[in-house]
Amino acid sequence: MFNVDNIRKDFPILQRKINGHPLIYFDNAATSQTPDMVIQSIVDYYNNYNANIHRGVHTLSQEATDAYEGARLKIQKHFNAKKSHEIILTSGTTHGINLVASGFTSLLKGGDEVIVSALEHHSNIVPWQMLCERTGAILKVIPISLKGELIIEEYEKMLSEKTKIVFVGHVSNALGTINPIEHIIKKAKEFGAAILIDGAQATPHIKPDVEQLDCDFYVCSAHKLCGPTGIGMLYGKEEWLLKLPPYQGGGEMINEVTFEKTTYADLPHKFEAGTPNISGGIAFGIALDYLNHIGLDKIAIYENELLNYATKKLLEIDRLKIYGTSTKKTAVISFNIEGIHPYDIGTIIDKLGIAVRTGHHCAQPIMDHYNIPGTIRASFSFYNTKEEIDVFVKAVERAKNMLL
Ligand code: C6P
Repeated sequence: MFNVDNIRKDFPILQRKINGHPLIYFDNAATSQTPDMVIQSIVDYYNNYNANIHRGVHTLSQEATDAYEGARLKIQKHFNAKKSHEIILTSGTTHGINLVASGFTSLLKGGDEVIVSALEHHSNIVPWQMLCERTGAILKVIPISLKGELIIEEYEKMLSEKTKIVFVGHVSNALGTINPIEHIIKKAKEFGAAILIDGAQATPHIKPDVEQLDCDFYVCSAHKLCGPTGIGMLYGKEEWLLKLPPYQGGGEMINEVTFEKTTYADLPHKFEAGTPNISGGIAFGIALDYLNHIGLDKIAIYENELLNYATKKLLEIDRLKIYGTSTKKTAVISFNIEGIHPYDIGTIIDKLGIAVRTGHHCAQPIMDHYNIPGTIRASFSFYNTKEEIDVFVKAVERAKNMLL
């Protein structure tokens, strides 16, 4: 399929030792690691053509502008957006969602309804709650089953002419459940509601085709895609981006400014006020080149192998319970060991060089659903191996024996 040993050589950080042990990085759902070609693209930018973009006639500024706009084209192609100005470069998923939620303020009135799911990350809950507070709109919540899947019949019952926008995650960060977004989008459209998909956790494993999905908005973060932090994208259908007001005012988002009246720039600049994360945008494009060179389809197959292997091995540990047991999952395993706080396991296995996330994973409603304070979350990437999983499972067992 692909040679994992060779792939691992692309990631300098994988050579690191933590507490004297080789790093085993299983916190990929929080942030993926960065291949050397992405790191070098940032070094190259600062060494050779660091300048502000869209502003200067000088060579450096033009080179930087070309590279930044070139990245936008790569992102457009990757997500199959019809037009490059439908790609807004943001600081990440959270920024993209806030931009849309803020823009809907003038489009909603008291009594309108908006729909979220109980599987969401706080970034796809709180901005909408704030929108509801501003407008008097009502927030409805799609419930989830014990397996951690959305109860789609309940969603269908919730939809009505009053529904103005639906916002759901493509993949759950805490459980890994892959949601049936094609169906969710189709149903929202039947009622004329707009739909936003939070793709933060899907995009490292799945290549979404926004044209085919027919969603109105799709958001993601580069740092989960082998890119740097502080950069991401919002895809928005042109008709929606034209309708929404600017999110922030400032340089570069204007057409003309006078004290009487300011007119706004065309898309995408209307939503890109201020100097952006230029090297980050360029590196985002390089990260997509890197992933596409390997192939996201191959990545998904390999990661699924890791998921099945780790699930089987972990379940051999007595008193261990996995949360999120959908058959459609990305390579995320959330679990607890009866009688032990997740934080204690996370702390002990860190001493052995293993990085996992513990806690509520910014998804408290999911923890409430299972009536637990949090979980241990191991999330795998295509540069992880079965040998690392063996070491991890032994470490969890060792931690369990120390703590019980
Ligand atoms: N989840 C995790 O450990 P930002 O921080 O803007 O790049 O992404 C926010 C976000 C939004 N939606 C989903 C589904 C996410 O998973 C995240 C980020 C990380 O699960 C960090 S909290």
